[in-house]
Amino acid sequence: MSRLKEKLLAKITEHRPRITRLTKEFGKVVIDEVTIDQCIGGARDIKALVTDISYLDPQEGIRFRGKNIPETFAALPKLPGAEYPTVESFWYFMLTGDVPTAEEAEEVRLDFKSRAKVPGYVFETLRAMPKDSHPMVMLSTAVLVMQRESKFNKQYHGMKKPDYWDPMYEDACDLLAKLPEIAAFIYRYKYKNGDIIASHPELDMGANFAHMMGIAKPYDDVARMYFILHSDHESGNVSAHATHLVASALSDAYYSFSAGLNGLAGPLHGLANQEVLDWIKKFKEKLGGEEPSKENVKKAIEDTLASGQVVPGYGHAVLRKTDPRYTAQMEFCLKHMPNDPLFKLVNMIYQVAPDVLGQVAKIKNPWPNVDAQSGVIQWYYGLTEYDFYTVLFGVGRAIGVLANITWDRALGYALERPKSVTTAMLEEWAAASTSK
Ligand code: NMX
Ligand code: MLT
Repeated sequence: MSRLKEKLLAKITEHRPRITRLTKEFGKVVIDEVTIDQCIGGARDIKALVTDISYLDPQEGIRFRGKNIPETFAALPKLPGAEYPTVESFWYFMLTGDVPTAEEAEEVRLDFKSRAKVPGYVFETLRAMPKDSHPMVMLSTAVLVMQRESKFNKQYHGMKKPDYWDPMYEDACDLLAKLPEIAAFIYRYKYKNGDIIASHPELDMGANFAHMMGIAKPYDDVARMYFILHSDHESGNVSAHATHLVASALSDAYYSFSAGLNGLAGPLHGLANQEVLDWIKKFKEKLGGEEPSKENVKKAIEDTLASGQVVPGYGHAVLRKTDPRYTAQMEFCLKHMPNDPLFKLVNMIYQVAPDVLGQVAKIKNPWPNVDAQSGVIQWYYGLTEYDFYTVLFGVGRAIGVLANITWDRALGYALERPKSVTTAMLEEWAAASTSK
């Protein structure tokens, strides 16, 4: 057993009695109530999911295992000359809550290396798809077609519930180790005439991804930063929730993560990073050579609102401040590409949009989210095919959701099955509330 798996087992064994005690002794303690608004409005804010892997505070933003973004970047081991930690060290941290030593992170790299070979039929499947399929369809299909590799699925009938986490962990590691090569294949196949660059197994995940994409340094660090920043945003977001929901039926990691990716591909979720670049492109086309200014940015935002569309990259279901993932990427830009015209334009939008959106009463959060800033960095390093951006989000999101479904199995979380009511029932409750 690898040292990571041993540590994980120890953590699971330590954690289980906490869940048993909570359910057995305090199961009926009330922690929330549900309003009609929440029932109709996407279950917003209802406390009904448990995860110890990340927590999202509306004001402060995300904490991974109790650490905010700067603390996470500072704490985890980095390779010589690198600005950002390895994805491997972050995976160890997300699974166990402990910061690995450089040696422990290296063990994860070696473990991933032994799992990274992508079955040939995955590439055949992707080559058989229409070339104009969206890259997210390709990624999700590639993940789903690998379901036949699932160790959980193969072992299910001979296993007891407390052991379910073991093959789930194996599937999670197998899948995560393969994703960078699949993503890079999709990119090079679609946009670089199929000129595929073979994996370099001695590199860490971020550097190997940069290598397979054919993008020079510091894109290795961009990849590390990007995958870590996009990894997890507690459990209620669409991709994490969809993955968890499907896994709760004891579907394996391949089925579950493919479902999560399908949710991530929606324009209100991960696809917003593509939409941001599209919005900017159309905005510049309309300017027809005129320089962007605060005035014409304001007008473009107002036009978007008037047309009934959302302004991509702004707003959030939970956050009520600028997303710290936006800020982390902005800091990267200020250091590496301060004079980039696209970065300057994104900054100008940041100066204008919150005021304009803040005047629309129904919008609860006028501040930028992660997607407002992420495409600019990719564009700067030559990745201008912006319909690929959500694939990058998807590779990063795998880290969080796969760690979560491994823990779901470890703690024996139940089949998810909330109760629905009818409109007539809501009307009855509404009438009863006025007659009091
Ligand atoms: N532009 C225009 N209208 C907006 C925006 C925006 N950026 N944000 C919220 N609204 C509208 C929203 O559509 C809703 O209108 P209606 O009642 O007519 O349906 C109203 O304001 C209330 O929405 P909120 O309660 O503020 O936000 P909600 O929790 O429903 O939605 C988002 C959150 C993220 C879906 C929403 O802010 C949005 O659509 N933003 C733009 C798309 C985006 O950037 N998504 C990426 C989120 C991060 N991620 O990667 O997933
Ligand atoms: C995410 O990273 O999942 C998004 O910010 C959406 C969310 O948290 O609801």
